Amino acid sequence: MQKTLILLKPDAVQRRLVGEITRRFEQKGLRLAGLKLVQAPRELAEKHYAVHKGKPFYESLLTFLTSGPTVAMVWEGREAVAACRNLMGVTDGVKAGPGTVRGDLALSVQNNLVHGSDSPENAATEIALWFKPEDLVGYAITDSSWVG
Ligand code: RTP
Ligand code: MG
Repeated sequence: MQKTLILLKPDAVQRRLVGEITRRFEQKGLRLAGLKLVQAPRELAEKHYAVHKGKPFYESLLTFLTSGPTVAMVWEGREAVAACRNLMGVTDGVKAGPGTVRGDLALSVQNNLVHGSDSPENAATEIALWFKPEDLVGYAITDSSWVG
């Protein structure tokens, strides 16, 4: 089953939206495989957003991601990467559609509450950055008939 890394960024923790956002991933039918609260050091933020190095928003993005604790989660399920990106909405909270995390709860481009891996390959790399293999838990959902 496909896995993806989801981060509830520091604004989600500060705004006390951890429960509200997590509920949406849970109710979608995804399975929680890992969960922790992390005060990201700059080095981790740099590695996580390495693809954006050199862009005008890069330094500000690193300052944001290291400004307070982040909730790191691994979610698993059928096409988990795409399913989570759909739940999140597009980057800019103004443009994100209603019903999405960012569309319902964010107004900013940068402070947009969540990160989600954008491909299964990047998900594997990102999960390895944020989690040790032994931090991930495999278990069966007792009634999995409705989970993809
Ligand atoms: P993410 O990687 O966090 O899931 O977000 P994303 O794919 O929707 O957006 P991406 O282009 O990868 O940008 C990463 C994060 O950088 C911040 N950002 N700021 N000021 C700006 O123009 C700008 N553009 C992007 C956002 O926090 C975005 O989620
Ligand atoms: Mg991205």
